[in-house]
Amino acid sequence: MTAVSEPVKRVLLAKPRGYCAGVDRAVVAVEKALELYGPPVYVRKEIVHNRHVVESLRERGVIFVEETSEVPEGELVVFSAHGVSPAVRAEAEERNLRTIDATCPLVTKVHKEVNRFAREDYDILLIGHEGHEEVEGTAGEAPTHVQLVDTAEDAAKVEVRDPSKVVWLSQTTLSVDETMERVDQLKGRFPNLADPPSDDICYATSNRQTAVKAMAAECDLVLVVGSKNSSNSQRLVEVAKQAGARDAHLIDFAREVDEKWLEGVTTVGVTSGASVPDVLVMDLLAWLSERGWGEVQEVTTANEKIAFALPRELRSV
Ligand code: 0CG
Ligand code: SF4
Repeated sequence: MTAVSEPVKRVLLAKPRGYCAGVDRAVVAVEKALELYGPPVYVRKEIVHNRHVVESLRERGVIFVEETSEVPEGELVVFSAHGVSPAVRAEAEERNLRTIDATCPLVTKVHKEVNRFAREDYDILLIGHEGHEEVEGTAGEAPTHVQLVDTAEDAAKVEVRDPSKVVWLSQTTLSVDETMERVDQLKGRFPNLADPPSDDICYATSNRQTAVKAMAAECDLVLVVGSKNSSNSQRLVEVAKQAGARDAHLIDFAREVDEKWLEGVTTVGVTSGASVPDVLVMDLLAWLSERGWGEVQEVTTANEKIAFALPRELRSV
C-alpha cells in the first residue's frame, strides 16, 4: 500500500502590507496631540479607516466627530489622513478651532493638481468612489471644475465643456487595473484627455496590489486584514480574486474568519491594508497556526523606505 501524503498547509504572507507612511504619520500625530494637550482631542472622521486603530484611540480620550460643527469652540481638532476641502478648513477657522492637519502629503499633492488644472480652466474628471471622504475633500478644492467618475456608466455619460481641455485625476487608493480601464474608456470618448503629471494612486496602494497579485494564483484562500470602509483594503480582496485566488475575504480580526472558508484549503494568502497595524496580522498568523497553517513564507515584491515628517503644527512644539 502506498501512503498518500497530505498536501503541506502553508501561509504566503505578502510584503509590503499594512501601514503606509501617511497612516503612520496620521496616527502618530493624534498620539502626539494626546500627549501634548491631553484628552479630549477631537478628530474629524476616522483618522484612518481601521476599527482597531479608532477604538484604541477612543479609549485613550479621542472624540471622533463627523463634522467640525460638533467640536466645541476653541478646542483642538485633527483632520484625518484622507484630507478635507477648503470649506471644512474655513468652517474650523470660523469656529476658532485649533487644527492639526494629518492629511497625507500624497493626498495634498492631488489637491494641488486640482487647483492647478482648475486655474487653467480644465474640466477635471476625478476617478474615485462616490461618498469616499478623500474624493469629497479633493473635489471640494474646485467644485465647479471637478466631476466624479466612479462607475463605467459614469465614464460613458460624463460631458465636458471643451474635449481638448480635459484631464483625469484620481483617488489615491483605487485598483490600478480598474482605474486604467476607466481611463481607456474615457480616452475613447475624449482622445485629448490629459494624464496627471504623476501617478495619483499612491505607492502604498499599488505596492500592496502588486504583492497580493504575485501570490494570488497559488492561494486557495486570501485573507485581507482591513476594515469594510477602507478603500485600499477592499481593493486587495478584488485584486486577489482577479489575479486567481480561489476565494478572498476582508476581516478586521482573526476571530472573524469563518472556519468553513478553510475547508479543502492548502495555501492561505495573508495581507493587510495600508491602515492596518501589523499586530492584527500577527494575531491572524497565530490563529492559523493553531489550525495547522504554521508554515509561513513571505512573498516580497518591494521594500518600502518612505516616511513623512509630522504635520507642521506638531513640528515646532
Ligand atoms: O483606503 P482608504 O482611503 O479608505 O483609507 P485607509 O484609512 O484605509 O488607508 C489609507 C489612508 C489614509
Ligand atoms: Fe497616503 Fe497612500 Fe497611505 Fe493614503 S494610502 S495615507 S495616500 S500613503
